[in-house]
Amino acid sequence: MKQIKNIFWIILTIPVLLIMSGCEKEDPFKDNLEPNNSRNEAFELTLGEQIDASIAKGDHDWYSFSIETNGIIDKALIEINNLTAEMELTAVLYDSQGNQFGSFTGNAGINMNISLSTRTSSYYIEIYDKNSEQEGKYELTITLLQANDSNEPDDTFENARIVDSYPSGVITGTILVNASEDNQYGDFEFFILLIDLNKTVDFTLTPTADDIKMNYKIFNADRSVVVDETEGTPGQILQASVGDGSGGSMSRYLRVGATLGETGVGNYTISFTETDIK
Ligand SMILES: [Ca+2]
Ligand SMILES: [Ca+2]
Ligand SMILES: [Ca+2]
Repeated sequence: MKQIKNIFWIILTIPVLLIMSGCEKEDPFKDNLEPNNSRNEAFELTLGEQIDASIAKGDHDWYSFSIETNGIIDKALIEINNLTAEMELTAVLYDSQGNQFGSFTGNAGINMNISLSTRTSSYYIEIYDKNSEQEGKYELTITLLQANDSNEPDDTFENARIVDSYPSGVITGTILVNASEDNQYGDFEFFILLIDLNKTVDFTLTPTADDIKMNYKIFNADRSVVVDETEGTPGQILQASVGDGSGGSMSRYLRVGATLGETGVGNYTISFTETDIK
């Protein structure tokens, strides 16, 4: 009698257990970053740390991240890797106020690399399947590249690098982001040249890549323009003399910029020498 009771109990409980497991069954594409379905619920990323994320059907994933560069211009690399083969992800970038400033859609299953030029700021990134049809997994890592040169910060008159002895030797630098009259917020490099009486200072500005167009502009000490922006052709070495030796010793600002080519390589060298004026 006791055995029959037990069997009865099992028969009764099996359907209940099945229903229970149906309720609690984990969606394989629900990750532990959820809910991160809106900007207000954004998951805060740590730079350099990979996260393993999932997208359920129709899911939108939001993340926030902050970049501290000590005020110099730098680049962050946003990598979306190992995504499920059928997913075509769209990644949308927003500033700290939620204004959209970039949108990228990759090809199905192909890793995405997005380069973000930045000074210190916070951002949001939203990731979703372009067609809202696929579900799957992806890995997300955001890294600060620390790709600028050791002369930074030197983007303004105030923090110009002083050159006061000649020959200066070879100074190496990197223009990380296009800087010219058309790109006023780019990675300019300012130098202040101290020029003695009856001397001129000559500079040679040499790009390392064949596709970069270097430019320079020369200013008086009061920041009025002496020589308008002068741009080279791709890969061209630029040379010029600064100061004419009249009126005693003087200082001049030299502003160096560039427009990068396909390779994105902004490395250059600059050297300064002094010449007597006969
Ligand atoms: Ca998700
Ligand atoms: Ca630089
Ligand atoms: Ca700079």
